[in-house]
Amino acid sequence: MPSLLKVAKRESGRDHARLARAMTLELVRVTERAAIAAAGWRGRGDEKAADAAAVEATRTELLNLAIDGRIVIGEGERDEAPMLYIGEKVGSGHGPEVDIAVDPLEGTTLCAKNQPDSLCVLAMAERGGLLNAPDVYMTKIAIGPGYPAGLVDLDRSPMDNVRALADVKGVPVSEIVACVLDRPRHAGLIEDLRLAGVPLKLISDGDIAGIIHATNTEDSGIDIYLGSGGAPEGVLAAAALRCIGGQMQGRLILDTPEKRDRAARMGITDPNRKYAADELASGDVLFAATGVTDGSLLNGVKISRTHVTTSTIVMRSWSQTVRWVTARHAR
Ligand code: VTB
Repeated sequence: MPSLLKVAKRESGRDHARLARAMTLELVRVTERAAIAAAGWRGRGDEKAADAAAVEATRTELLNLAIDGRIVIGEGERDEAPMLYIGEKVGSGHGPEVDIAVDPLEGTTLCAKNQPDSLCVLAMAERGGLLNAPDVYMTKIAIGPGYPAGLVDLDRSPMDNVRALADVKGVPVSEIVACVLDRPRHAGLIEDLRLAGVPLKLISDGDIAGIIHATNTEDSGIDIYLGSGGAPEGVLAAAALRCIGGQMQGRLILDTPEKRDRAARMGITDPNRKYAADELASGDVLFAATGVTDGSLLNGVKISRTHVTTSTIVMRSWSQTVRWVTARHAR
């Protein structure tokens, strides 16, 4: 519980804090709607159709929000994405100026194959609060809350980070579980960790869920997230981590002149910059995710003859409140 003093100080703060508070349930409505739309495509092998359904539902629901919203992370550049493109205005236009990062269907393949942890994800921040990240890879590292600041660092080797974590926990590295995306580009990383005896949780997709799991070791059994994934997913994961607590760093992989140019056009002047979670997502941040398929983080959409049930996690950085919302929707 925050002390009374802290609460008083917060309440006297700027308006955005109170506005954002009411907004949490609004975000839930958006990701719920997207998840229900995507659920109709579970297991049907059509990633594009599943994604399109989620995108359309997300956009329609966003229109109902009393915000002057702008998409910062979405479906891509304006010329490649008809909806939820970067820079698109969303919301009624009347209300707080906010920026939105959205992954209407995180884990399209998971949804198409009906495998665990496909989610509809959305984050909202004050204008300018979310890194305008190009769709390139980002090297990421994340651990949960309660560790000394700077315990892990992208400038150290993955094994040095695992060892530092093991030392602080007072356990051998064989008791530190690392979550890594199962990709050929991670072959070296996976081999190094395995040679040192680090048990791995390899995931086929969905590194937003992977990073959330790393912040919640008690439930997930995962201690650290390592490796590279999408930069947009990195910003969304950082938004979640700001709400849960924990440490995260990300660095864009801008390994070609074309990518560096693209990043520069988006305002990224230092291609080697290492971003902390609060530089990827700063200020007051809200985050919501609804399960599409059953997963370790959330239940998927359940459809019965009379109603549809959704499971959502919604949280807010300012108060670090994490809520699980189970909703029953009439059919
Ligand atoms: C991850 C993961 C996504 O992309 O960011 C990954 O979270 C990274 O890209 O679910 P690659 O698939 O190219 O490795 C997804 O798997 C799909 O968007």
